[in-house]
Amino acid sequence: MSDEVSRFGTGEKSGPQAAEALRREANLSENGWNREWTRNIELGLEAAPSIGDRTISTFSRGELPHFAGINTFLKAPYIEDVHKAGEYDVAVFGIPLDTGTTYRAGTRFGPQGVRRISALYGTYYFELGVDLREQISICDLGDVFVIPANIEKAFDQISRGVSHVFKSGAFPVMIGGDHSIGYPCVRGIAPHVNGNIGIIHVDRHVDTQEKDMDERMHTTPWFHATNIGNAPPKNLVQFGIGGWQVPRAGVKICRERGTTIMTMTDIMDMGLDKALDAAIEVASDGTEAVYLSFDIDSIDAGFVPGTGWPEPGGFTPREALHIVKRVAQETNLCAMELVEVSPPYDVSDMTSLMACRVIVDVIANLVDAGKLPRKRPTWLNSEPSTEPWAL
Ligand SMILES: [Mn+2]
Repeated sequence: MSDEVSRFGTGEKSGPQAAEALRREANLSENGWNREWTRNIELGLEAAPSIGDRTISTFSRGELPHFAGINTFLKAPYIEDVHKAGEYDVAVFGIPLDTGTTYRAGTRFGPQGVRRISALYGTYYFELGVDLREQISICDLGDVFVIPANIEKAFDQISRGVSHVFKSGAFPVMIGGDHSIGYPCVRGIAPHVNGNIGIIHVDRHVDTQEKDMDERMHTTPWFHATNIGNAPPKNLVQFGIGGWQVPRAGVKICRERGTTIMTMTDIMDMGLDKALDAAIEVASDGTEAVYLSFDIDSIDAGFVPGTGWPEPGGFTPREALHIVKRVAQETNLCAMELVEVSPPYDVSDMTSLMACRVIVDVIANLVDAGKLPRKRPTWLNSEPSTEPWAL
């Protein structure tokens, strides 16, 4: 062996996941990237002659530089014409409603906060060997026009928007907004599912009161969602609950309706995976589709200061990512919402970044599991007899 060759390692002592990730990367295409830089030059002019890398354009277009440009989610194309949502595998959109907030407001800036920090990321996820740019198509539809002075009118707008995207066949990702949007989101989806929907609700709070301060605030979505015929409470799992803001009015409803609750202590004592086994089983039992509602405040307040109602004692970021990994891999996930990011209370965008990670990890795990791109599901009904917002 020459001295020149012996300077290189063998990689044999890499961990098993790393070894697999290295192998997978070699099999990823570069077609998407080639399309992107060709387009960038077409639209943004060839670079100055002194630039050696001829994939660079004069005006920033697409992913690079990460600090430049106009931020959509992951710099995905902004699709102004929402009729085109169904042309994409994933449709991300914002629901900037914080009228349902009962303590700190500011989640109306959640979608913009998550979009801004999403610019940090490219489309490639090393551990899974997934490159979203190469394997699926994502668009950003912008935001639903919410009515900040009237929560019920805002709900009607949200259900109508969610219904439109859901029936298009794209996988909808909703960025809140406070947790009150959980109800109108499920109301927009339910008429389009032939069969029942299970809900995995990751949160510190139960959010099952009928009303809070006389309105359907962010403490109430699951009372109303589980009144929908095909979203029964027996398939609602509430994961990570605990602390000093689980109101007794909500607990009474959980008891009466028999929702499934895992406290943080239950999850610690059982072990995260055993608790997840049970959660996935309950949400999937007899249902056609599972909806993921991820409240960022389920993560310990020390990691996510920018939220409407922080609660110490929650998940670590690693645990949160493990939860969404298993939910994406093992359930028939039909849509997700990420709620309660309040950028005005955030520090260094860390809460928005965590939210962004939850979303991109769900998408990447769906790709890894072969669930995206998805074929049109047999249970998807695009022509419901009921207007979803009239439920
Ligand atoms: Mn919460």
